Amino acid sequence: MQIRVRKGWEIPEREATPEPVYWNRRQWLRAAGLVGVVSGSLAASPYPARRNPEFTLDRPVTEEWAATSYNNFYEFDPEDKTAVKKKVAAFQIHPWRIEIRGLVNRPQVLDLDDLLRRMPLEERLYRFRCVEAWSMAVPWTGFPLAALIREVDPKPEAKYVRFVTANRPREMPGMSQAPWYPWPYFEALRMDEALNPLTILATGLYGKPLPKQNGAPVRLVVPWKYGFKSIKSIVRIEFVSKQPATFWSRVAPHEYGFYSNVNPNRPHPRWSQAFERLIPTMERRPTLLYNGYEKWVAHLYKGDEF
Ligand SMILES: Nc1nc2c(c(=O)[nH]1)N[C@H]1C(S)=C(S)[C@@H](COP(=O)(O)O)O[C@H]1N2
Ligand SMILES: [Mo]
Repeated sequence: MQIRVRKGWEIPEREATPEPVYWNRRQWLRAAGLVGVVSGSLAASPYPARRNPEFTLDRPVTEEWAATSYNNFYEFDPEDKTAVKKKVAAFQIHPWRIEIRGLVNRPQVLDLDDLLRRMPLEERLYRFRCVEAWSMAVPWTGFPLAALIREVDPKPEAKYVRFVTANRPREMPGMSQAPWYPWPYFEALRMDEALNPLTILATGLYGKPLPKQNGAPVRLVVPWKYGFKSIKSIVRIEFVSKQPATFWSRVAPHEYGFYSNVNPNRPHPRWSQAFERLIPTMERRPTLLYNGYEKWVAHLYKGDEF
């Protein structure tokens, strides 16, 4: 979504261009399929959004170039994290629809632009810890997933929320590079995790629309869980009664459990989780229980859900 705020000194196009020329140009743009882009440019940009002061960091904010150049997004490149940002070029993110289905009273197909006009966007500084033991700390722009869940009104039988990524092999070269994975990428949360105020749907990063390599146009951010739970480029949200499988639990069930809460005391079967490395310096830091979000989420668990 390319929208920008008009500067005070800029006058509307209609006033700058004589009427007949304006309409000709418009007809031409319509033929080229660009009218949506042009009218979109007249709306106010939601970026940067107001920062929520509740979320502070114990470490510097990761430099923007690093967070947008070192990415796990297997649909584009399952091997080279630094190649993702160029392989996303053909990925089409506008218009974008999200299907809401399953055990809800208001199943629907949402247009992301419409959704953003009514959701309370804010900026939050969150730590983000990949299961591979690297981490970053970044300003996301987004809104609580709970706000959307309330709108669609889940039925009492809905106990889990499932998310699915776009399935576009022609735009996502990693899918054919690694055809053995169970594409499209899918993830899930328990309903109380999905409703937790920390859980957001993010559409922005560093005060701008989310770059494609970081999961544009809309991704989940669940900061107390390993990064793979924060599914990118979501096209479907489904409400279900039973604990669903997830992409990584299907690929390697004894390595990646459903909960996957960050826990320095529970090693991955192949490496320790006691420390992490901050990109891009790779400075070593002790990993925090629930990635430092104990205060918000410890009550959700009896202690054995990792
Ligand atoms: N659809 C999809 N979502 C995904 C992934 C992926 O490969 N595909 N990788 C996950 C992993 S392992 C991590 S660590 C984060 C990385 O997010 P970032 O590139 O914005 O840092 O995205 C998560 N979401
Ligand atoms: Mo990850």
